[in-house]
Amino acid sequence: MFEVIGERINTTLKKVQAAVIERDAEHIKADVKKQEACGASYIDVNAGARIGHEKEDMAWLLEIIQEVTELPLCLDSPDPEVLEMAYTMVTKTPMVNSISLEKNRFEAMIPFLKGKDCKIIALCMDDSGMPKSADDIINRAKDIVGELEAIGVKRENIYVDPLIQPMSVDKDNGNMVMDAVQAIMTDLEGVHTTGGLSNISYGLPQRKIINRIFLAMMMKVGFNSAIMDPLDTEIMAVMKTTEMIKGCDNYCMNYLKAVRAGNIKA
Ligand code: THG
Repeated sequence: MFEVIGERINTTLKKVQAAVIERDAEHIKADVKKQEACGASYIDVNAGARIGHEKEDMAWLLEIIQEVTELPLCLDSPDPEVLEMAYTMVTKTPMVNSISLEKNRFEAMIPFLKGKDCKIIALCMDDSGMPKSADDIINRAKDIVGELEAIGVKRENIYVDPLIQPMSVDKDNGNMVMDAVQAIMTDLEGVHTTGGLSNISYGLPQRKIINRIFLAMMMKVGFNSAIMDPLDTEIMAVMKTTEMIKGCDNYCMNYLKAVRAGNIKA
């Protein structure tokens, strides 16, 4: 089953940041409930935008979010100290977003990860920067999965993020990431792949059409999770329809259910 990681609780978004500053719990809770109702499997929580306040903002968000949802949370922070605190607060096995191959960041995360029960997003990022070819992405995925397995992380708990880069920057960014996902899902059987879907359309107008078509194409090569906005009913319709066409929906049951609920309209 395709897993949607709801991206909306992120302090880079103006309304969320204002709600966090004012400690407006109702705004955050209502948003989380909507993401759940629209089909999110995880709620991403990112409190990184207010420099110097990340830890307290994250603690407040985790507290109030768990009052209204049973969904597992995706703890979106590069800071092991914030993640350590967050890990002690969650009631469900969380997803940790994220670890990368950047040496300092990787080494700082190892003590945190050892022996913990969590899923983990592994970024194909290293000290030389963003990947420049499909082979770059594939090699980094193999490295980071190997490193995680060496400390006891199970493959089924690893979500490789190939790092989706904008089409506005290079015409080959789509093919690069699709080729890489296809190879990763074959060569590293059992891992998941995920990533920030809307990165693909950054810098272009009418972004939603780009995100939708890209999602269907990525799912064809095995992408089985995405960090995205579950309140966008059109993209959720694309996701469910693509699952059905891929043969992942027995008797088209989920597709038909979504149509009957009024969530898929041609
Ligand atoms: N990989 C991983 N984690 C990530 C990302 C990734 N976490 C953060 C980010 N990328 C994914 N989260 C969001 C959250 C909100 C938005 C996009 C990505 C968003 N953006 C609007 C837009 O792009 O148009 C509006 C932004 C604004 O209001 O300024 O809503 O890649 N592992």
